[in-house]
Amino acid sequence: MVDAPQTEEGWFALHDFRTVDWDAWREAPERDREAALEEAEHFLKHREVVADAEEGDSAVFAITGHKADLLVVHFRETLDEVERLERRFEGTAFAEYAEQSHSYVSVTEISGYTSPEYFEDPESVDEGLKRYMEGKLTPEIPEDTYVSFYPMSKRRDPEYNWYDLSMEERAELMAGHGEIGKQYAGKISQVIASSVGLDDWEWGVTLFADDLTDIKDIVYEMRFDPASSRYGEFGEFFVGRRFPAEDLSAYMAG
Ligand code: 76R
Repeated sequence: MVDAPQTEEGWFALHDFRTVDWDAWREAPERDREAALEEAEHFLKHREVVADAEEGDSAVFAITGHKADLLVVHFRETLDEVERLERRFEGTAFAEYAEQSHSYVSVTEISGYTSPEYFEDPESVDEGLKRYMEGKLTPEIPEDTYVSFYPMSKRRDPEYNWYDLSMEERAELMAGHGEIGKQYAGKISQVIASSVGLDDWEWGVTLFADDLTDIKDIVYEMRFDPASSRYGEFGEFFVGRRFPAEDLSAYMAG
């Protein structure tokens, strides 16, 4: 019997990583740089207020380390909207200096492991749970925040194969996982988005926190929990900090 959990999907996500060509940027004439910045700031500010769609959110982050310099995150109702934003940004003069060095496509998801009653009948559950579940599908990006993004999958080894476990076993493991997560309420907000059939891993995990050590702590603690220790596989990690779109000039000035 096929035993996939029920899921519900919300906004599509694009994590658009950019690497700046600093040599080209420094060598560019002042007025070209100014025009490029103005265009990029306008683009980013406009997206942050979501003037292009009924719903969604966007934000820009400064990434630390060699993997990228900037991360632009978009959440929108459809993949088409997200793709249009990517193309628009690529069309700005600024993008001539900021190559897309990495990207990740996913869709926010809730699954029926820990609140099956919501999936049976969303109207039957209390308002708080309903709001909580819906909120996971339409995430808001916190303003002054650190971000950690990484893709992950559930393991499919002969010894530990997540997809061979029964629904009950998986639900129990996810409940244990959720218990750890709850201890970080108010410190961490997370966006879990499925990338099954969309990108190279099964989920994209985006964690936000005011204090970066809370991110380190939750990921570390979860490593000891069987849902991750036995069944978690992880890709590359990216870490950064959000800044307001109008600070792009300051960022590029170094
Ligand atoms: O929504 C709920 O609260 C129910 C419990 C729950 C589920 C079903 C939950 C809670 N998560 C669920 C699903 Mn999660 N989550 C991660 C990571 O680094 C690692 O080891 C894992 C990365 C973190 C940090 C995290 C945080 N979670 C999932 C799934 C989908 C599984 C599936 O469908 O098969 C993944 C991939 C995943 C990964 N999780 C929580 C948190 C936190 C902080 C919570 C507490 C809930 C909250 O208060 O928001």
